[in-house]
This record gives sequence, C-alpha cells and structure tokens, in this order.
Amino acid sequence: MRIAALILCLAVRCCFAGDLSSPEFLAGLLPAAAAAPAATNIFQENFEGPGYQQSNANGWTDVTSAIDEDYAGTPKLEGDQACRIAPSEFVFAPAPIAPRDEYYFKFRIRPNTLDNTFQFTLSRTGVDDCNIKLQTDGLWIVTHGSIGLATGSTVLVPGTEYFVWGRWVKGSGANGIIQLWVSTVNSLPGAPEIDANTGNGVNQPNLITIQGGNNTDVVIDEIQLRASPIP
Ligand SMILES: [Ca+2]
Ligand SMILES: [Ca+2]
Ligand SMILES: [Ca+2]
Repeated sequence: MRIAALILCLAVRCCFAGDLSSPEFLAGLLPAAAAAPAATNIFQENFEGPGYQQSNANGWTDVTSAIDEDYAGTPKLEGDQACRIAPSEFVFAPAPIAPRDEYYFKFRIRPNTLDNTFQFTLSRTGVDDCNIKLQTDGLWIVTHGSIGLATGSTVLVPGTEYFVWGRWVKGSGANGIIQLWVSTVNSLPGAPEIDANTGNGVNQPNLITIQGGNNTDVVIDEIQLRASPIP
C-alpha cells in the first residue's frame, strides 16, 4: 500500500514536472478572473447630428435658438458639432438626470469671450445643489447648495479649449463635497484645483442645466455624467 502511494506521488510530480506552487500551475486550477465591467456614462451629450443627441423625455428643453446645438465652427472640440451659447439674452437648457448622491462630470469648453458668465448646474426642482460658474475674470467659482465655496486657479483665456472634471457629493448639513479639475489637455490632473467639503446641498439632483447670461459666448461639447471617476 505504501509503495502504491509512493508511485502515485512520483507520477503526479512527473506530470507537472515543475513547481506545483508556480503561478502557471495555480492559474490552471482557478476559475478565470472576471473582467471588470467598463464604466459607462449615465448621461452624455456630444451634440452630433441634427439637434441634441439626447432628445425629448430624456433630453434637453431647447429654451431658445440662442443655444446652437448644431454649431460646426472651427476649431472643433469633439466630433463635427458642439453647442454654442451665443451672445444673447439669458438662456438655458435643462435635461433630466437620474437622482444620485454622487456624480462625476466632465465637459469640454472654449470661451469665445468672457463678457458674461457661463454656468453648469445639477439641481433639484429649482434648487442649485451643484453649480460651477465661469466668471468674467476667467476663473471658475463653485457653489454647493447655497454656499459659494471656492474659486479655481486656472484662468481661462478666450479662444482656448479646456477640459473640466468635477465631483459632487450630496451633504447632510454643511459637509457636501465639490471638487474641480481644469486642464488644456485631455488628461485628468492629479490634484483638484478646488477641493471643498463644507457644502450644504442636501438634495439628489434631477436636472442638468447649461446656461449663459447676456453676451455669454462659449462653445461646449462632450458633456459626461458618471457614477465613477471619468478619465
Ligand atoms: Ca461634438
Ligand atoms: Ca437651439
Ligand atoms: Ca447637433
């Protein structure tokens, strides 16, 4: 009996002719690791084709033709069309979004002038829980709920394209988070230039809005909203 067991043991060693603890051997015994699912946008607007890409019940309310969602001027941002909020009166376009406690967002923007402000907002029935505003001095200022929290450090220059990333987390008092990254290249900077955590926005937003005041002139494109970081 002991001889039979010894023969079996030698046979096993011969079959594997190597280290039984090797990664190659162990990999064969383990089920294949499942690939991580790709992160997807929960809202995206690239403005390609006639009108908005997100339309009707799931899309923008085109408040006025002063928002040109078929803008094809050059230099282009993403694809063939972008959205130009042209010099005009106050204009805005809201679109429904799924309510969440936390959002990551990203968009591309080129101010043509800085004669008035441009705003990107996540809101709940008229209450701006997340507002980032491009001021006439070229700096972003962020508001979480009713608290204007911080001003960025990158001065946007007319005629230059910028990539803007943000993260917003709902608060329960004065502990809401808002972060902002800005770059002239499509590569997320390591540290946010705004990193605030005392906001009082306590609602789950259900609208995304882009808007401009009198004489705002900006081009915006590739608006993304995600539940996880956007590269
Ligand atoms: Ca586009
Ligand atoms: Ca329009
Ligand atoms: Ca379009």
